[in-house]
Amino acid sequence: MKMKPYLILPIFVLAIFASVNQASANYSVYVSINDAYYADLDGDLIADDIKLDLTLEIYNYNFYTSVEVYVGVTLPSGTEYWFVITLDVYKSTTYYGTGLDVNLYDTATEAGWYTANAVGFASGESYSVMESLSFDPPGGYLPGNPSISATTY
Ligand SMILES: [Ca+2]
Repeated sequence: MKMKPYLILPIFVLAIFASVNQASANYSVYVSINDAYYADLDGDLIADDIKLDLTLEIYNYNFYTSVEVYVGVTLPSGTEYWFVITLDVYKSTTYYGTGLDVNLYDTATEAGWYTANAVGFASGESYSVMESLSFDPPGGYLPGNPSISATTY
C-alpha cells in the first residue's frame, strides 16, 4: 500500500512536459519590449507621451500573415490604456523580425510607476506570451485624449 505514491510521480512529470510542448507550439508571434520611457513625442512641450521600443518576431511559414499586436500601459492608479496594431506581413522565410516603434500620446498623466504591456497574435491564434516592463515617468500632467502612432523599422 505504501508504494502507490511512488507510482504516481512519473506520470505527473510526463504530464508537465506534454503541456509545455503543447503551449510552445500554440503561438508563432512574439513581441518583446526593449525599452519604455516618457517623452514629449507630439511636440506640445509636455512630456506626457510614452515611447515603446518593441521587437516583433514571427516564426511560422506563411507567405502572408496578419498579425495583431496589443500594446498597453497600466498607470499608477490602475487605469489601463490598450491599443491594437494590425500588421499585414508578407514574408518568404520561416522567420521574420522587425523593430516596432510605438508612440502613446497623452497617456503619461500621473506620477508613479507605469507598466508597459505588449503581446502579439497571428490570425487564428488564441495563445501567446505577454511581455511587461515597469518604468517611472516623473510628475503628473493634465490629461489629453490618448492616441497612438506606430512604425516598423
Ligand atoms: Ca506631449
